[in-house]
Amino acid sequence: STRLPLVVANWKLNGDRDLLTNMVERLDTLNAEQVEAVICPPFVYLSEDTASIQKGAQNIASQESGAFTGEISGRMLRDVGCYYVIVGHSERRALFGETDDIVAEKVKATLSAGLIPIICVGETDEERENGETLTVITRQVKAVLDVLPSFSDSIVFAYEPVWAIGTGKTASCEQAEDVHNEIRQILAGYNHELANTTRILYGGSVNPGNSKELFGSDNIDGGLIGGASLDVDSFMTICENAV
Ligand code: G2H
Repeated sequence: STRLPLVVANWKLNGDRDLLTNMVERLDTLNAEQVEAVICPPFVYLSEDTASIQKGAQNIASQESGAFTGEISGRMLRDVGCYYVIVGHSERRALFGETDDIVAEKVKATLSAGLIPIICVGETDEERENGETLTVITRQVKAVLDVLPSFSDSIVFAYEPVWAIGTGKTASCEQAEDVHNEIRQILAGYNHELANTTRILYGGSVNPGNSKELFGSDNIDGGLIGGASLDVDSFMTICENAV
């Protein structure tokens, strides 16, 4: 495909300034025409200088400003040089009560600040066993597309089966490719250009060993990496495997 592979480090509540410095130094040696590497550290590190490597936030306020103690707005993220925002990660959905509606509001806030949302979707173990995978994915994807201000806005999706997150279990390439293909079909139902250009990442226990095969699938355009993004060598290898 003509989509530039995208590999995103989601540090979650981990990492420090030293890790950021070391990571950037290595990632800077990647060929930016072949793979795009992005780091999403905790908020407090977003204003660090990361040379040619783009940064993303792990969350965003749905509001623009006001009396919302502890929140960070899209304009502030943009102000410190942030480029992407992870929206609706399963941990935010499960642990912080983010519903499809809240996720949709946050996608709007991201786009109106001129940032690119990385929208996470995924089914739980129970939903997969009940045969509800595609129903859940369709609901989550449509909740966002239904409020998208413009189909020319750049967005990214990440398919992260909840049962594969931090568990060491990875979806097989076939399982992942099936869902990725489905997401692209849903996008095509809204806009063909959007379906062709939107990158759909896979996330959930991606590591140096399984990344090459996953990224080899037609509709898998890169990865959202948690645990393995905390080690410079591992993350670098995963980025190289996306080329
Ligand atoms: C899924 C993923 C990164 P991990 O949450 O978003 O984490 O690679 O540790 O499964």
